[in-house]
Amino acid sequence: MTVLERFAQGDIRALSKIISHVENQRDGYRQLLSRMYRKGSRTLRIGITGPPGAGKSTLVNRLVHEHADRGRTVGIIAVDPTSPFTGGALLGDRVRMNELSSQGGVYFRSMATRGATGGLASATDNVAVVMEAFGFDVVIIETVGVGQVELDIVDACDVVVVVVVPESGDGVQTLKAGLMEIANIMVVNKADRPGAEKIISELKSTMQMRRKSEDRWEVPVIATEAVNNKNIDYLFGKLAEYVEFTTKTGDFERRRRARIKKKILSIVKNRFQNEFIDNLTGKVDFNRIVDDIYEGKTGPYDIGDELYQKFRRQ
Ligand SMILES: Nc1nc2c(ncn2[C@@H]2O[C@H](COP(=O)(O)OP(=O)(O)O)[C@@H](O)[C@H]2O)c(=O)[nH]1
Ligand SMILES: [Mg+2]
Repeated sequence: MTVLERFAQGDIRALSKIISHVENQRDGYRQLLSRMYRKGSRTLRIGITGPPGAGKSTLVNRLVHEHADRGRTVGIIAVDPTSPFTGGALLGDRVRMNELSSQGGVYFRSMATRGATGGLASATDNVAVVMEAFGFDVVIIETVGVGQVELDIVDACDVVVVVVVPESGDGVQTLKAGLMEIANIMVVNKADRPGAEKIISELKSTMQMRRKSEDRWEVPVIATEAVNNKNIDYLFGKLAEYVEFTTKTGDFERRRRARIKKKILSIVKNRFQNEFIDNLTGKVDFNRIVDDIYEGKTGPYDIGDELYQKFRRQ
C-alpha cells in the first residue's frame, strides 16, 4: 500500500510521514497539498494564543479531554519558537500529549520553527490542512502570542482563544493591542492567583467598548484554572456557542473563504518574490549600491524603483 492509501485508511504513521513531507517542502508537496484540499474540511480549527507560561498547553490538554470524552478526534499543533531545542515546556507538553495519544484519536505535533521557507504561518497552515484531510474533528493550534507571525497563525483559525493571566503586568493596558483584536474568546487563566478579579472586570469593560453593535458576537471573558480543571466546561460550551452564532450570521463561512483567498495571495506573492530575488542574485552589486546610498548619492526608493523596472522589462 502507498503512504496515501494508508493515510486514507487512518494510519497515524502515514499521517506523520505526510506532515513531514509537507513541512519540509520536499518534492511534490504542492500536489500533495492539492489532494488534501480536494477532500474538503469538516474540521473545526481552534487557535489558542497568549504569553508564555499563561497555561495554554494545560488548557489545550483539558480541551482535548473534553472533546475526547465526547468521542471526537483531535489533532494538536504546538508552535513554540521560544523552545527551539524542544526543551522545557514543550518536552513536558509532548509527554502529556503522548499519554493522551495512547488513548487513540489524539495526535500531537510540534512545529520545527527553523528554516520554514515561505514562512512559519504558511507551514503551520499546511500541516493543519493535512490534519483536516486526515479527518480529525478538531484541530487545535497553540502559539505564543508574541509576534505578527504567531497572530497570523491563529488568525487563520475558525475561532481564536486568547489566554492571559492575572500577572500580565499592570493589567489590560499592557496587553498587546493585536491580541485583543483577534480574540473571539478571552480566558483569564490562573484565576486562583491574586489580581484575577481586577483583570477580568477590566477586560470585560474593554471588550464591551470594542463591540461594534448589539448583534455582533460579544467576546466573553472567562476565568479558568486549567491546572485544577475549573471552568473548562464553560469555556468548552462557549466555543460551541461561538461556532453556532457565527454559522448563523454567516461569519463562519466568510472567515473560511477569506482564509482561502489569503492563502492564494500568499502563494502567488511568494513565487513572485522568489523569482525576483533569484533574478537579482549575481546581477546586482549590492556593495556598490549600499556605498552609494551610504554616501548620500541616491536612496533606497530610487534603487528599488530601478530594480523593479529592470525586472519588468525582462
Ligand atoms: N496556579 C496556576 N497554575 C497554572 C494554571 N494553569 C496552568 N498552570 C501552570 O502554569 C505553568 C505553565 O503552564 P503551560 O500550560 O505550560 O503554559 P504555556 O506556556 O502557556 O503553554 C505550568 O506549571 C502549569 O502547571 C492555573 O490555573 N493556576
Ligand atoms: Mg505551551
